[in-house]
Amino acid sequence: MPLLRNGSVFPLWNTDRFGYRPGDMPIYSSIPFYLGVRDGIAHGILYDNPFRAEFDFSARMRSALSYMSEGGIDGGELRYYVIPGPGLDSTLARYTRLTGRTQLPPRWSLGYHQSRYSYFPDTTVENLAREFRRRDIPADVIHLDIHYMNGYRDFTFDPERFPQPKRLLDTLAAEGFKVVTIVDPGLKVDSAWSVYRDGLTRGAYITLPDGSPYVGIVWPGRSVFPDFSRASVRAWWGAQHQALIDVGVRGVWDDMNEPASFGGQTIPDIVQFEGDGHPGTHLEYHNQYGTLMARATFDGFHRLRPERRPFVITRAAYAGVQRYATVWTGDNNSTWDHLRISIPMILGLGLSGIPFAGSDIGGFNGSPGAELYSRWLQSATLVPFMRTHAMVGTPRREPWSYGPQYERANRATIRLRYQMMPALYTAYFQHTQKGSPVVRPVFWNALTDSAALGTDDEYILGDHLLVAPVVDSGATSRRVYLPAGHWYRVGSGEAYDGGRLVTVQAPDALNDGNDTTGLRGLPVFARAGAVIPSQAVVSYEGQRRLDTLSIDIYPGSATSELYEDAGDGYAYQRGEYRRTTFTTSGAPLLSMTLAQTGSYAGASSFKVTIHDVSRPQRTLVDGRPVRTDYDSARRELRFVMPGRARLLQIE
Ligand code: NBV
Repeated sequence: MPLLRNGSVFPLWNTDRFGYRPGDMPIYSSIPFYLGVRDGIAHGILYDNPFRAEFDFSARMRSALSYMSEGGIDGGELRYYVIPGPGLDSTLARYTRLTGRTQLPPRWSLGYHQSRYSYFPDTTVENLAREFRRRDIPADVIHLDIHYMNGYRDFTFDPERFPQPKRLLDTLAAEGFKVVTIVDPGLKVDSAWSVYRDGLTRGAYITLPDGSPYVGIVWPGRSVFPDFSRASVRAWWGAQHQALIDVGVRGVWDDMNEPASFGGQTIPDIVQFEGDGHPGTHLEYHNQYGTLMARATFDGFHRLRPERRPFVITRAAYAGVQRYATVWTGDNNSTWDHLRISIPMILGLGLSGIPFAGSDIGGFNGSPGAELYSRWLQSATLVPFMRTHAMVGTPRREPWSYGPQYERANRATIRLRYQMMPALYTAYFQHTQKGSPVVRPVFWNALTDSAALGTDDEYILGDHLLVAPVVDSGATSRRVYLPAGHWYRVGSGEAYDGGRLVTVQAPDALNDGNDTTGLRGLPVFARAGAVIPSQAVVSYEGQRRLDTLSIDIYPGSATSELYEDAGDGYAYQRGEYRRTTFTTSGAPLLSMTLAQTGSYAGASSFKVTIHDVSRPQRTLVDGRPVRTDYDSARRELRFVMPGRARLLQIE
């Protein structure tokens, strides 16, 4: 599904669609919001109505855009918000003021995640963690899929596969690994199980019209489903996570919450929700179910561990889900098509107010070849949520699964993500301020550029980094559309004029096995004038305090940001952050001002590289000359400056 929806019909009904094909709809999420662009002016429309619905973007009638829903809230009223632009930035800022924004996630959750359905028993998980460290491939998170549970009962561990979960998670934590466990909404009907009994006593489950709990069939067999439309049930559900927190689980992955039942079914339309004074049927609550579950989970973690930032992933989503969870694109396939559509899908989620999103790297359903897997990793390395995940019964899929040459390439790709962490984290911070997506389409600021509007296999991380992953089998180069302005290829430093298509080299690991930067096979461009922050590679976030950051300056005039804080906790809300605004001006000579707010110490020095610059006479930091190195072959100037400097001048 391309980002331009013109000519398509868009049903809104959250659906579990294993192995969906490109263009299949509906799938897991329904956001009744769209952006319109006409003559370069944007606006947004939000239909405040969770019922099953459909958008028709001029598919049946060429001149009409229509919206139809199977019910309306409060007696059927049609309630919608028209959100004015003129830009996508201002529209998204307003849309997210209405529906909420993602708070700063724990910084470790921006690291690399390794998952499969499922890693078990405990020794397999321990070996997996050890392998990452032994091979020096950075990683932060391991996911445990449904096989960790005791008979698929939520909040329990299988006594044989995971006899000592706390011991295991402590061992992993000592190596810097955080564990995320899957949780499904369907609770096993089992009168010997306290969670089920407790929910029954409280009347916590959705019911049939006769008042008896609705029973569906999911992993545990006969199962009941919490009524997340009620605050008391959400609080009860949230509190259950204590059992996971007690053994050291750091985040939760809410699956099957469309909600899904076996046989591709969902719950019957007549099932009742109490809704805290707003009772309704499944028809009304279906699309909200996943979001309400994520809310219960997020709030539960928040209450149980108030000093840490929650981390929740959800499959099903509705408008506003961004307040509670990361969204992944469900059970995709191990094909090149799916690699390609992952980019507009993630961009589309961002344009729907959901910045923290990603796809299963390599494709869930199937087994990618070496080339597809490494290309997918590259494509995901600057995407908000980076996780490899694979279907049960498929061959193992870790960064080293494809032999030494690909292992080297995959290592370089993941290291690149860790280097770019300051830029990634800053883009999240910008979302908290303005509602802007972490990754944005190339037309973000170019709404009159029809070539940009038609490009959706590239993305821009934050304000200034354009990423053009290879999404074609066998390709060793790719065509990249660069929006107007000047651009520099990160790594090689080559300069390009924008407003056109360029062809750049992007060899696969087999043709170029020795690239340690991760940037020869993955075309990344920085906008002229940009200041791009990066850091030294670590094995996992927070492994050690990094007192020095790097900044790469590309000549031109622009404003760039860097946001730093402790990476977890809420001290930043009391001012313990440092926000640096870099303003560059002038080429070929250059000056840059730095303005800072906040009380967090931040990096005490910046290792600076200025690109595409002639050898200067003098380099002044706050008016005083500094010692520099000049590389005339690369036309790069390098030096170190204090993190609290205010002014840089190149003369
Ligand atoms: O829990 C198993 C899977 C999970 O791995 C996947 O990511 C989810 O999208 N889950 C669906 C249940 C059924 C998969 C066939």
